[in-house]
Amino acid sequence: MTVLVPVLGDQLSHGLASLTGCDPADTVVLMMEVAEEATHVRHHKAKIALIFSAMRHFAAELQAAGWRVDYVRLDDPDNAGSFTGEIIRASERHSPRLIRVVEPGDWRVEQAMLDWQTFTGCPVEILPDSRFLCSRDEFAGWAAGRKELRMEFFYREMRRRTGLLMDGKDPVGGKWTFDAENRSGPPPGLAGPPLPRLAPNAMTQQVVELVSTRFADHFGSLEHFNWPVTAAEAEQAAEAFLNKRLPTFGQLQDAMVRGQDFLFHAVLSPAINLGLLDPLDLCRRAEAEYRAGRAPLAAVEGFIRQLIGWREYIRGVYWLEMPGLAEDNFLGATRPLPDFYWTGETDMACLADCVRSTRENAYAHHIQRLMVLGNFALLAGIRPQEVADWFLVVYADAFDWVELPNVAGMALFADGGRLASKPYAASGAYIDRMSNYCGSCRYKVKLKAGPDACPFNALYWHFLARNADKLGRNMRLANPYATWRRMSEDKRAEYLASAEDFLGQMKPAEPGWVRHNSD
Ligand code: FAD
Ligand code: DLZ
Ligand code: SF4
Repeated sequence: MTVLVPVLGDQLSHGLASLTGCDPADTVVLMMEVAEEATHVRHHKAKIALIFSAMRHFAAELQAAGWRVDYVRLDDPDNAGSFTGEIIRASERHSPRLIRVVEPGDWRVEQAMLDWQTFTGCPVEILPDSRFLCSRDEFAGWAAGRKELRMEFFYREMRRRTGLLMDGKDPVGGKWTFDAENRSGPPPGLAGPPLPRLAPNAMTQQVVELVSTRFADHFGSLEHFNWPVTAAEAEQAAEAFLNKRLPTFGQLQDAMVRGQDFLFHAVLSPAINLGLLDPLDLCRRAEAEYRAGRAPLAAVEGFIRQLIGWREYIRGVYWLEMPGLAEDNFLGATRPLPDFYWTGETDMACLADCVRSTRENAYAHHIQRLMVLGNFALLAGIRPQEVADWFLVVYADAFDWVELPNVAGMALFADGGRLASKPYAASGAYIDRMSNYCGSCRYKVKLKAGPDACPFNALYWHFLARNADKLGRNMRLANPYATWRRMSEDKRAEYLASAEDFLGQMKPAEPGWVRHNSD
């Protein structure tokens, strides 16, 4: 009797815990392309193409390595359409003595997995995902008894545990973080080195065709598809980052330039999240660049902090806070998502450019996500669940465990500050400092109110004023609240009216972008 090992679309690692220790002669690996995963929210076309192509390539690699793979394609006429349906069908085909699977990255999928034993009558072993440094239990242990979960302290523990950038017990350079050196705006004419061009092979082209027909009405373009679909391609992308972009990564990490979609970012999150790259290995190689004198400490520390700090911490928070996190709405935001998040049709040059990059590439970099797309949703009071749905649909790297805490916690303060000590709210001045967007915008960033003023400016004060009961005692917002109180009644009224005018003319998105209207 065999062991059935289901491998999900974001578990494409040869060292996966469920495969380790299994005898290929006694094992069937099950991989399933299912409609439910592509349409429970209607993912960006490029994201579906990436996942299906990477799954098909991984299945071929497993077969070449001697594994028996049962691969269910989306267009299989008997496809049951869901993980659970396919597990039931596979159990009937293989009569396994055990189903051995690695925990998923999505609370929704884990709930389904917990029923597999009942549906199949076969024992189900759910293993921890050893691709993360910090297990769910370890994170819960770290968080226990802490009133506030601050990434900075967690990060120090991960540095000590991995020995990354450590001189004995002390951090290299005498400081844990060099973030203060990483906040430059863009010099004129700034452009990043081009990403390596990964020509889609026949397998990817077949998938792209399937997706363009079957998911024709999903958001996003397939024209610019350039994501690594194998570990070898991901390695090419990683090499290009380590050699060409890492040295400048830190300093220009927060910069935004119109039409420059990648700048000095890694653009590795989809490959990392699918399991095609090992984040710890990337960190060790980044450290080696510093030790060899090829990249400055601030850049390397910044990169390592994102991976062993933010990424691990975000995942820990997700499992600690679910399922409540998905419903959190501390600020009581109820406005519907405006249509320009989907169409890109807005006079706000910053938002239009971020939506364009998102549509073309299924990618926008961190500051675009946090300080333009997230910041606007925060200031305008968009309902967190609609914002989270949007982020989950549109990005190639978006899986619930990483998208939701970033959106609900970091961008929207919907968790009431368990993740961030204050909301990341900013007026147009921040965007102007960190980008070249405002020069080409029809709105004037220096104007504070009125039809030609940058909408972020009046919305910023509207946000603070309407949330004063919830945020007014936050020490980190003491200065802006003091400024607000010092303003004349007339000025305050002018800001509030200007923001109301802008909010009043926003058109809500058509229903159907996230879920089929009939669902
Ligand atoms: P770089 O900026 O070059 O960073 C290097 C790596 O660090 C990334 O590849 C990623 O693996 C990791 N990383 C950096 N920041 C974070 C973070 N906050 N959380 C987790 N990992 C991080 N990241 C996702 O992987 N999936 C998401 O769905 C996602 N949604 C986000 C939503 C919002 C509102 C915000 C503010 C951030 C979100 N992020 C998400 C985090 C971050 O924006 C992306 O990881 C990053 O932009 C990916 O591009 P990159 O590989 O070029 O990253
Ligand atoms: C995102 C996604 C999509 C679109 N399709 C599939 C699929 O057909 N089969 C699969 O195994 N995984 C898919 N995924 C990724 C899953 O949604 C992901 O594994 C779970 O959400 C757990 O993180
Ligand atoms: Fe964005 Fe305001 Fe600048 Fe226009 S002026 S690009 S809306 S920040």
